[in-house]
Amino acid sequence: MATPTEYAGMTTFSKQDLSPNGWIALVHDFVPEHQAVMDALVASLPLKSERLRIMGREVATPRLTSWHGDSGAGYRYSGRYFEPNPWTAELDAVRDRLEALLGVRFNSVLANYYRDGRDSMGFHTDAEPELGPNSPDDVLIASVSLGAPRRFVLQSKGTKERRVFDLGEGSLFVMGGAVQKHWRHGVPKTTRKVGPRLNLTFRTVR
Ligand SMILES: O=C(O)CCC(=O)C(=O)O
Repeated sequence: MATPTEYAGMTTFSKQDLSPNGWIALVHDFVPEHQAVMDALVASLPLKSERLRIMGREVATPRLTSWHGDSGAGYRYSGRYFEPNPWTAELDAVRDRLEALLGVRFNSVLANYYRDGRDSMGFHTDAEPELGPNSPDDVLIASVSLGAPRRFVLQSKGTKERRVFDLGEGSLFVMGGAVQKHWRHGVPKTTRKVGPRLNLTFRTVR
């Protein structure tokens, strides 16, 4: 079992244990000007619905996405390989803000744009081997949510226990240690009237 990495700035906010061997942290108002940042990103990112292979079937993602990162930070999931698009000024500014708080410089980010309650993210783990070197025992994911809050659900693979968070309005949600090994997460569809939301999950691809 890998020992969870300690990150330099993490004494500035409180982590909550997520058994076994994981932790989560929620920081409100991490991006106070979230609506302006979201509008600039939605206008500039090459967001599109991707075709993925899920359980042998090709399906279009029910949300718009784009993958950005340093050169070489390509990412493989659901039968596809994604070359990174370049960093934009707004993405880089959020990355800098995360580095100041966490002491970690991420090399890639996945943007997911949920236009309304019909857009969603199915339950999954971010446990690809590239998110190593100790994936899935120790993976750090920093998730920044801009715009309207949406329900983000963590579900234990073992006990089926659920933890539910409303993430939006510039919040930061961090998952670390073995969360990706033992818990799935997703953003379910909703019939409630919800506005658009842009989520940015920062990762380190090795
Ligand atoms: O939109 C969210 O809050 C979740 C995004 C997510 O699960 C992912 O990028 O892997």
